[in-house]
Amino acid sequence: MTKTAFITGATSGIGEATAYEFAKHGIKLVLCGRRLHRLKTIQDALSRLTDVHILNFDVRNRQATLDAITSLPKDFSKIDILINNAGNAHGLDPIQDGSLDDWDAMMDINVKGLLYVSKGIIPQMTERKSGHIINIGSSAGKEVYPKGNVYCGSKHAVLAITEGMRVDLNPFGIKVSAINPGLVETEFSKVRFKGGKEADGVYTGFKALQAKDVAEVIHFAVTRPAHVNIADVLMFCTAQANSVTVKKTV
Ligand code: NDP
Ligand code: 8X3
Repeated sequence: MTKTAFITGATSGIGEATAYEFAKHGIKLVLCGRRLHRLKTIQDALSRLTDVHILNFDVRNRQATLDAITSLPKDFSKIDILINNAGNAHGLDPIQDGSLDDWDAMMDINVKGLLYVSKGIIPQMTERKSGHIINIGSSAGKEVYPKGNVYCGSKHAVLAITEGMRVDLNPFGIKVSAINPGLVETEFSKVRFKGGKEADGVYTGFKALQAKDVAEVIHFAVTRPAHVNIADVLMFCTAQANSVTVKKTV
């Protein structure tokens, strides 16, 4: 039976790569993000491989999020796999200098947005007693690094929420997983540094994880047999040992 996956943050990076990986394997897609032109381009590209529906909303907007999920056409309304991926870091400042707007953005998108989307989709999973939720956490959800304060806090929250979901949804046979990457070369640092030049050096001098590397692990997790749940994955590029230890060659 063809499965349908709902992917947030599908307009770039890990979410977009996951959409490609899933499409290659014939998984039907509901792709979400704020940049409509990108959603349309990706839909055009992937429609040769699978059925694709796009939803254009901001996960910070609770009502828009719930309405978008309710608006799904019948062919796409049964969600087997939810990939809670939308998120970003905003700023890299010591706590005493942090911006309230950055803090709001990270908590509202990474934590509350994930909850709004989950709230919209979990009821159909509990009703059917099946489903798989994958939350994209981070190594920053396991280890706090200098100036990471609120971003790390948001990702620690994602990990705690993931564990809570796994316990509460256990009676329904719903799988819940956390995939926690280290440095991945995406638009992440462009967003963190608001397009500033600090983003330029983040992935130089070593081979960072690529979005596809993470997408392949996500696909592995969703294709395990019914009795197997990949509960928690911490993945780094070989050059990275932890949040502050990266072997650079230049
Ligand atoms: P990108 O910036 O490339 O992608 C982020 C995605 O999130 C985009 O598709 C963006 O879409 C979407 N998004 C951001 N804000 C909102 C919003 N308010 N409403 C809806 N969608 C939103 O970064 P990554 O692919 O790297 O990040 C994906 C996830 O992976 C994030 O949760 C991030 O924290 C996590 N992660 C990233 C790592 C890295 O080093 N890159 C490492 C570990 C975890 P749009 O702007 O179109 O709305
Ligand atoms: C993204 C990885 O190390 O930039 O979650 O915080 S890091």
